[in-house]
Amino acid sequence: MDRINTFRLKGIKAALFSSEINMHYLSGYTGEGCLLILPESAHIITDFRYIEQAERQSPACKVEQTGKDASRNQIVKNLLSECGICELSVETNVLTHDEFLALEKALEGVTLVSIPRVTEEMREVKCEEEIECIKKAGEISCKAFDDLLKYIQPGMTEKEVCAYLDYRMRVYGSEGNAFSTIVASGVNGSLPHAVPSDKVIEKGELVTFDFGAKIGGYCSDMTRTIAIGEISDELRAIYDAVLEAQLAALAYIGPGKSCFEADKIARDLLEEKYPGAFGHSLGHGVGLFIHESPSLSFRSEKTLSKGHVVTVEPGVYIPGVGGCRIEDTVIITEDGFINIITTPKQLIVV
Ligand SMILES: [Mn+2]
Repeated sequence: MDRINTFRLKGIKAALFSSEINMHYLSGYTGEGCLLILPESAHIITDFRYIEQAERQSPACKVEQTGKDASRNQIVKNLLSECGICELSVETNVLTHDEFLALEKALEGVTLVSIPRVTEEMREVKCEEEIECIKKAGEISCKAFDDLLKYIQPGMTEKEVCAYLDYRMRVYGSEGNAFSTIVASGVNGSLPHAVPSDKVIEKGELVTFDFGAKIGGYCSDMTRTIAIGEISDELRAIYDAVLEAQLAALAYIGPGKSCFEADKIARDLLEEKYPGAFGHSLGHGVGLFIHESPSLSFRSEKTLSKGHVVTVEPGVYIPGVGGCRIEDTVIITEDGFINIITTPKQLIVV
């Protein structure tokens, strides 16, 4: 209820959340349905399948069951009219156009407006409990990667090694992948978001793994690029440049530091050696959602502060040659940061 109260203090009278992540964050409930926050009460509206779950996860909320005679929108309408509310804030970035129109029709006389991004801003700064989950998720991903290093052999396909990595994370307690694991070998390495394929991993290639575990709904995010046997000087130079940029950005990062500047430090280094080859931003916030605020980017105007959790992930991508990315997830503390990704960063050769 604390977070719901904090949300109320932002001055929004009535709000309807339908995104899983914001519902989870505000109420603790992780099932389907929606969360209606009113001045004096909060309600989870869902169907028979989730009633008990909602009551367990969210004792501070009243649980309303939909049924034959009571659709979700009808229940919202009744609750609003009970407290005489004629303006409702909704997640216009989540609802489909059809859902919005249906809600508008059901709530005749109520004006629908967009919820300002206050929940997303609340989510930026993590509390101890959230940080514990993210740390555990990071630990699991590092342990699974250690196992992968002992398992991977030239001749295996990207799909095979991806399945093994995902499996090891589950064995160590991950609730599921933070996002679809990326495995990019050889020339596929120039695709920042390559999908694991039937391509066979061969000697002399770099292979990039980008993956994360999930604990309590919270994600970790890490990327390592490894060498399969001996690699060319060209690939080695790419690796060294990315590592240099990653370390330089990490050396800068801390509370009070500019997100724009962190990105610029890595970008300037890579731009000099590989113009145009680092096309994405340096990093992003991590929490219940894998990509959230604040981002470390050339567009960012934010400043890092205690409780922020961000990735630091420069990369170089050269079509026809390959690519490399090295990524850690760091938790900003009062006087620096904790890097939850402990896997070494000097080039690992298997
Ligand atoms: Mn990432």
